[in-house]
Amino acid sequence: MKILLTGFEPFGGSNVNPSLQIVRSIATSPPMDIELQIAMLPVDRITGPSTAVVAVESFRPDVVLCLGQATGRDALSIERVAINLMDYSLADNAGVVVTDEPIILNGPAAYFVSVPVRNLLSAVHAAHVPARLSTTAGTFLCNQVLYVLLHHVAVNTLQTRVGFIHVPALPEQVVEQTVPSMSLETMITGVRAALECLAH
Ligand code: PCA
Repeated sequence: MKILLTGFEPFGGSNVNPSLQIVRSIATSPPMDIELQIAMLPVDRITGPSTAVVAVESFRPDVVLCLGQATGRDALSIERVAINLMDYSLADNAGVVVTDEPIILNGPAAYFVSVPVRNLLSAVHAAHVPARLSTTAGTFLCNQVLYVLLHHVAVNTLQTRVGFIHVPALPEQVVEQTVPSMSLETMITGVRAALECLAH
């Protein structure tokens, strides 16, 4: 089973992004039976999605699982849907704010993810990690990358399945805020459980 696991570079003034730390950690000892490739995606409206598509085209994975940080979430959020809308509430790392624009002109309003979200949820829970299903990946880069990948797979009739998990902030990112957080170790345990679920 070939799995492409992606994380995003830091954004929004933070100098870390747990999604990237999880990806790098899991790459040092991937679960058995998984041929793992990882990629770091820029938080940039142009190169973020294109880096993901190029990685899919060059590796041709059975599954691509993308991770991103969602400050304010209190659990791993297994996303169910991507919508055809960019409406950034903060600037991307190129300093650009996109408002009320479609990701793909005349593209479908939304795509459902193509991984078994209930099975993933059960697998993460079985690893004793808080997780929920989510029906919004937001309207920033994470939703955009998920939409672009699902659209790419659809229009090219690829067999690749596409999923997305948002992760909470790290404790050290929110020390001065009343915002939920989760330790890196717990997030890694949850994402490993999700990968093992996808592989079987
Ligand atoms: N989270 C952002 C983009 C990069 C990331 O890690 C988001 O939720 O859109």
